[in-house]
Amino acid sequence: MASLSGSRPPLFVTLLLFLAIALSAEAKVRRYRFHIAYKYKSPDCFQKLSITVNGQSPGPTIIAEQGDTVVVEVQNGLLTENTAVHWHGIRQIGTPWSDGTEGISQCPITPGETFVYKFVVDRAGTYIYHAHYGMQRSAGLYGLIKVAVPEGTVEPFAYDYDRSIVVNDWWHKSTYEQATGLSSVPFAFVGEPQSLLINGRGRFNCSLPSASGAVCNLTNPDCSPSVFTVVPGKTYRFRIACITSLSAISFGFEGHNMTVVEADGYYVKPFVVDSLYLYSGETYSVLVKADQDPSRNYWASVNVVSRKPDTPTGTAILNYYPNHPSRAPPTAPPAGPLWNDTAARLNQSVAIRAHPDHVEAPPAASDRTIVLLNTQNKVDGGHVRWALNNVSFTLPDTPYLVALKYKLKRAFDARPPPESYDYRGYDIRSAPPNPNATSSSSIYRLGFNTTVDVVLQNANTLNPNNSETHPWHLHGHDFWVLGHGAGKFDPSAHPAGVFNLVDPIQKNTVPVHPYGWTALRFRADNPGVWAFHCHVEAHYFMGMGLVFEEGVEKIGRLPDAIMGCGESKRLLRP
Ligand SMILES: *[C@@H]1O[C@H](CO)[C@@H](O)[C@H](O)[C@H]1NC(C)=O
Ligand SMILES: *[C@@H]1O[C@H](CO)[C@@H](O)[C@H](O)[C@H]1NC(C)=O
Ligand SMILES: *[C@@H]1O[C@H](CO)[C@@H](O)[C@H](O)[C@H]1NC(C)=O
Ligand SMILES: *[C@@H]1O[C@H](CO)[C@@H](O)[C@H](O)[C@H]1NC(C)=O
Ligand SMILES: *[C@@H]1O[C@H](CO)[C@@H](O)[C@H](O)[C@H]1NC(C)=O
Ligand SMILES: *[C@@H]1O[C@H](CO)[C@@H](O)[C@H](O)[C@H]1NC(C)=O
Ligand SMILES: *[C@@H]1O[C@H](CO)[C@@H](O)[C@H](O)[C@H]1NC(C)=O
Ligand SMILES: *[C@@H]1O[C@H](CO)[C@@H](O)[C@H](O)[C@H]1NC(C)=O
Ligand SMILES: *[C@@H]1O[C@H](CO)[C@@H](O)[C@H](O)[C@H]1NC(C)=O
Ligand SMILES: [Cu+2]
Repeated sequence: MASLSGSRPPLFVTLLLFLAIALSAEAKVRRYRFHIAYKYKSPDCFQKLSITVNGQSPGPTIIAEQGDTVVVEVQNGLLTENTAVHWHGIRQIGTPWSDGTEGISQCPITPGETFVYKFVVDRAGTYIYHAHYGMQRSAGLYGLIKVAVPEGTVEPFAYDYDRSIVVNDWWHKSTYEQATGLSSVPFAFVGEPQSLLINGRGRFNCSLPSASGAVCNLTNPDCSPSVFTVVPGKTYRFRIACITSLSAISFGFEGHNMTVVEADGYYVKPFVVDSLYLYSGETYSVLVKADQDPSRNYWASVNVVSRKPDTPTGTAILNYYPNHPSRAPPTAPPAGPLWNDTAARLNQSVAIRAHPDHVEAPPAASDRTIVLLNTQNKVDGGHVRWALNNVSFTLPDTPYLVALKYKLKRAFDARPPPESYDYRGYDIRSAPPNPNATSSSSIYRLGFNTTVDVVLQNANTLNPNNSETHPWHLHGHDFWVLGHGAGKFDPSAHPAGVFNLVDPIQKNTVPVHPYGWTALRFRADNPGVWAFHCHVEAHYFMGMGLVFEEGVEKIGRLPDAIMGCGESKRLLRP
């Protein structure tokens, strides 16, 4: 604008400028075609069948601007497996059938079939897409969605370049083998991941006995490390997404601090860390200044936290231009913070607040509070399952959206699930056998546009002295994070004494820490049927989830493409 302010430009130049601005401000349609297929890949040098999008894992990044419509044609080329793809963090306002949650918003996409997802990306920010069928996310079906602010919008921070990082954990055993173990009596757990991948790249030690007989080749270009090249003196925005199946992680750039500025699409009151904790399903943006000794390269490193690690540090190279990109740093990769420092992780959760200039205050009170005890139980002859208030979630054959809209009565258990449990009497530190826990497909029906509080109370698992971290993800909404605490939630003291109603961050995924509690609030104002579940792939698979319904009567005709399974078969014209 400065160049135009001195002398007046000719009229046609002004008109052209107006036209250009008008065109760029208009929402665009971004079209993608995803061919989903198994391919042999060696992301950590060890060859394995992976689920790919257009031959890649992670799949291509979806790039759009706030307000755009994204259309993704997903073609299932898996030959012998169904699929469905979820757009994580996109609220699907007005398009609840595009949420991609198999059994909830749609029937699975069968082999050979193409399903078209169409939705508006209504908020700028960093988001994810991933499979929402079986354990396919763990097999490699994931990628990023980057939504830019509208042209001319100033963000509350400045940077020179924008880079993306997606972190995943990786096993050498197939997801079939993993799922079978989780469903067996006795229970068989695959164990800690073999590798941590940064942008789909890691490094397994091919000399280990477990690699013998496998194709494991350290010079395979698939597993050359990810490189982030930086120019000394410049500031970088790194968008970091955690899409792990199991692990909570710490992420850092050796010798550099990071200023946290965005979380799940919301601006954060900036805070500085040398290592950032991330939980599956979360995204952050951090600013990093390339202000260290430029004569060498540095590590980007990822470590497992919260579970006793048995996975080597995942690494990438922070390459100071003009050093050679693959020149290894002269140091050992940072080991990260102590894995079992729960207090430090709780501290970070509490530190995340809305940016002062972007506070959207939550409703002052809620209409309903649902308290969810997170435990493990044994169900149906000794199957280990996760449970909420003693109920383990099972997906029905008919998607809830179709069942509720067309009143298909037999499609799921219509009795309401428990709203609470005896939290005064319950000992969260004991390992109860809970032999008679139940499984159910029952759901929580919410009054449209009411305000709902959910309190997640963590507890001991079936193993003595063990409580795990659970990253809880809500579909169809962002929620306000009202508070976190260690130990038991106290309904008579914490809402008045601890809840932050002043500047809580809004998110779509939040952890509940071991033996701790987390409280969140949302407005049930998005007509649809929405999953709320632990984002640990195996935990959701083992029943750690539930479904909310709101305003389903306000939804218009559902697309035929989401039907065809279970009770919904008979709705399709022959
Ligand atoms: C890889 O494993 C072999 C066999 O256990 C061991 O001797 C070697 O030190 C390991 N290499 C690295 C880089 O850890
Ligand atoms: C390992 O991969 C490299 C690069 O693709 C290739 O040249 C080499 O032959 C492979 N080694 C083995 C043992 O397969
Ligand atoms: C990182 O931040 C800490 C405290 O905020 C400071 O002491 C330290 O010098 C910073 N390190 C770098 C490399 O800027
Ligand atoms: C954390 O784990 C280490 C072993 O990895 C152990 O020595 C230490 O006592 C543990 N700390 C706490 C607070 O549990
Ligand atoms: C928690 O954060 C505060 C500052 O916000 C710091 O003083 C304290 O040492 C932190 N505690 C842990 C356990 O990290
Ligand atoms: C769960 O069910 C078991 C077995 O009926 C019972 O002993 C336990 O108290 C229940 N737990 C809760 C939190 O309701
Ligand atoms: C569990 O159920 C069995 C049979 O239904 C019953 O005999 C037993 O008392 C129950 N146990 C608990 C702890 O409720
Ligand atoms: C929901 O309620 C809020 C506050 O009462 C109101 O401002 C808003 O318009 C309502 N939204 C809908 C969709 O009814
Ligand atoms: C559990 O932890 C308590 C103290 O926190 C300890 O006294 C007890 O021995 C532990 N039990 C087991 C089975 O590790
Ligand atoms: Cu979990």
